[in-house]
Amino acid sequence: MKRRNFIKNASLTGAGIAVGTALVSCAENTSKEKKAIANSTIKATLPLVIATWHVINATAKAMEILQAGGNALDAVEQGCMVEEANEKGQSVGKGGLPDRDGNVTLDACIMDEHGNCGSVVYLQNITHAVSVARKVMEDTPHVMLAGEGAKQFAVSKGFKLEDLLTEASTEAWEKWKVEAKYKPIINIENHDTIGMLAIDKNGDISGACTTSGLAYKMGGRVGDSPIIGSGLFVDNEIGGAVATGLGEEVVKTVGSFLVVELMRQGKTPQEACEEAISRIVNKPNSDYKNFQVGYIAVNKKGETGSYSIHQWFSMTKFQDSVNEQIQSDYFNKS
Ligand code: SD4
Repeated sequence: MKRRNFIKNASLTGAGIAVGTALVSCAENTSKEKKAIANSTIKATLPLVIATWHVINATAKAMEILQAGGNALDAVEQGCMVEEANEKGQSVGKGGLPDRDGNVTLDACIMDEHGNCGSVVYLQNITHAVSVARKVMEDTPHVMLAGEGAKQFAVSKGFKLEDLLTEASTEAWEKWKVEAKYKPIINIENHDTIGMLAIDKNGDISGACTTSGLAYKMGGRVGDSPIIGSGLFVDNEIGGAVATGLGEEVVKTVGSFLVVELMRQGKTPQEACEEAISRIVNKPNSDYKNFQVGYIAVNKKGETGSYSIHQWFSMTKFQDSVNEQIQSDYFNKS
């Protein structure tokens, strides 16, 4: 996944043309805007799907499902599975970079339009963590399963055990071990968590998030990605949000829930993402120059937004038969 050599990189991989159209009133705009668009409507063409970073194959898969009349939940699960199976992506699923001891541990979650959710943390030896999270949601009375229990549950559901540490990841880990800094260094280039949000033809929203977490993290470390409200949140009345970047900072601000709540209060997805980033960077003594966080969001009208602390975060969006990568605006322009 190269993030620098594209901006609005249209792809022809998706099949079909969008068919559903949502007509939505603009009642919650500011009074000035209200006048200008009084009695008008926003037309959002459905279905649509957005995802963090440059993942046009994943959004294409999700759109294929949506165009065939599939629901948003199936779309986000199968979209995320594309990246989990992609061994070249070193921060999701198979081929993900390991912790400092050489163990690849996955975190994932999923949330549907009814507010149901499922999650797995510190899952080992199973490529499709997002699908295990869905099984937790659908087949257990719980929301979250961790570690060995999550693994045994997955095996009981027919998931295959495999070694997720590829040759390329082993090589990268060996290189890291030469200096082996105790604290994993976060920089703005090593986040590729895939978070995905979709609205299906019925206007229903679901979301999913999957990651191998921070490269060379401490054994046992879990980030924001499997935590409902931090890495992902969906409220079918309002919209959804997902996060990427330094999970500790997202957890501390309950980032995705915050974005959705800000949309509930009338902010656009773009404004809500910007406000959630400002909560992080404006903390006293914030060390934001040394880490990245990015959000993407969609509201019930089908409007979308994305924002990050640093440059080079992007959102992939598939709507109206255009599958494109959109470079995100960002806070740190200095
Ligand atoms: C985490 N948010 O575990 C994830 C990191 C990430 O690509 O975005 N990785 O903190």
